[in-house]
Amino acid sequence: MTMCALPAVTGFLAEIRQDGGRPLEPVFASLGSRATPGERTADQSLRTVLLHSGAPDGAYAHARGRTLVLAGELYNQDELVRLLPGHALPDSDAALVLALFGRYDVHAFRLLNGRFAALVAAPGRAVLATDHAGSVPLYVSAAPGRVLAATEAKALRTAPEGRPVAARPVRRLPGTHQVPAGTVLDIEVATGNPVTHRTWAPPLARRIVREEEAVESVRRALERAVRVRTGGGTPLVVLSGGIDSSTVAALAARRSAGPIGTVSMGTEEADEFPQARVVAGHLGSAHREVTITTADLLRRLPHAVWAAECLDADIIEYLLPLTALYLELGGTGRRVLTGYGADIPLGGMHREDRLPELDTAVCHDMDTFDGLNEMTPTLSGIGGHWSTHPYWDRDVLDLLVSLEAGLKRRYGQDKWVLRAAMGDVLPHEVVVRPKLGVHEGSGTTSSFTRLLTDAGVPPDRVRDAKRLVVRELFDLVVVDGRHPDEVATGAVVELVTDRLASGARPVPR
Ligand code: AMP
Ligand code: PCX
Ligand code: MG
Repeated sequence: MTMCALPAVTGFLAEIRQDGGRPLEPVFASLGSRATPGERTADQSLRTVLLHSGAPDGAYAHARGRTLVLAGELYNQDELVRLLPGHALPDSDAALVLALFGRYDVHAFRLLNGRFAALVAAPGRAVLATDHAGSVPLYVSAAPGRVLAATEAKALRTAPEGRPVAARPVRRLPGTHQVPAGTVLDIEVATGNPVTHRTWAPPLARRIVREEEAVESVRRALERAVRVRTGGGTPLVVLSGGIDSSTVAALAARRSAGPIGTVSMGTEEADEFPQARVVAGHLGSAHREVTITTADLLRRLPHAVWAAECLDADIIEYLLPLTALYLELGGTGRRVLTGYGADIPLGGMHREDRLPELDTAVCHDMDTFDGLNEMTPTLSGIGGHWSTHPYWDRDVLDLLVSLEAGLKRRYGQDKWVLRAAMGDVLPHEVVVRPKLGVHEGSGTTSSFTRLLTDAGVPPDRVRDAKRLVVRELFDLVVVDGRHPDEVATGAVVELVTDRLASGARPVPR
């Protein structure tokens, strides 16, 4: 299997029905051509809408009365193939997973290291699965006689009300739920009843490892995670010049025959261009700087909420500059690697020296990431690109979370083990550069705050106002299905400002 710029399928809607109901007309934020394969047996029908990049067959496999649909890709085919008779690699990720399903049933999903959402339609059953991190979101609406599932909640917005299942309900879409990270829902179609299997959980224990051993395993795990994400191609790395994304760029550059691409975004207010330039120069990458005006950045707020379907205002602040950048990239679909998520298992957002607090932050972040959709491929999908995040590779994540806190904070440095692992590949100034979040380096937090205070929001209500703006945007572009180009950030800010001024209660988180 050769790795293409984009996976065969990047998103889907699937409808398994015994009730003969009318098919949905799904809307997606992610770009892609559409294919609509289906199957019919005596007792149920399967209809799918696949978002694809030219060869949807690679994500759709059918054997022995079972059909599998896979949005995304796998990163451990080399291990998985050893489980199959004759060690013969099937010709697509979908065929590989279906073969494993034939052997292990739902437990096949415990074996996978990937970035995917999947559905298996089997006689009387609809099996839905997310990867360990839920990095490709998956939503479901189930009722007796039908199971509807999609990689974007908005694709299910016109579904008839589903019955409650033990999963996170989606705001204002009654009966639509998000499949948790690292989970298989095995639903009986006749009743709509699910059985839940957890396939992954963050490590709770911490490993005591010698410095050199920790450094070496981190380096090896990251090299592998970058290699399996790039194949033989030349990726584009979204580069801030911080240690996380510079590591990804450096490891990708080492594998690539020609220069890799790197791109940095900034605004007229703030950028990290000089820092990124040092890395790009060192690696000899084909580097691009994209300046987006603060006004244009804020105009993309509806697009960030539309793509991420996220109600958390902090996360939307992280995702907004990336959304704006992906929309500016242009060209045909690129494979984009990011350094996103390194700070979660390494406690990089924790800026003091105490280890108990650092591990508390790691535990908290690992307990709360699910449902935020910060890794969703739809963010780059709205520009027609495919993103993937090596730090949230299943093996890298398991390793990083499990290292004892003293390897993460050491000799007065944050993310020490990562910095030590990259000492021989990156310039010293990059290795020791303190962390600056994407929301800070691009001036996103400050310009969003200013937008609200200029509209009359008192400083102590800015947080509330940001939450209200994000919620209102979610209602418009996800629940009501409006296109974000038709939604003006300014009008939503005005509405929220008026609501706050008229004495509405603080917004619960
Ligand atoms: P952060 O951890 O806050 O630096 O941001 C998460 C990821 O977003 C980084 O690892 C980079 O891949 C990407 N990123 C952050 N800032 C920028 C930027 N100014 N331009 C391009 N990509 C960025
Ligand atoms: N990041 C972090 C992740 C943001 C925190 N998310 C969470 N706690 N679920 C990272 O890249 O690791 C920044 C900007 O920093 C995004
Ligand atoms: Mg980072």
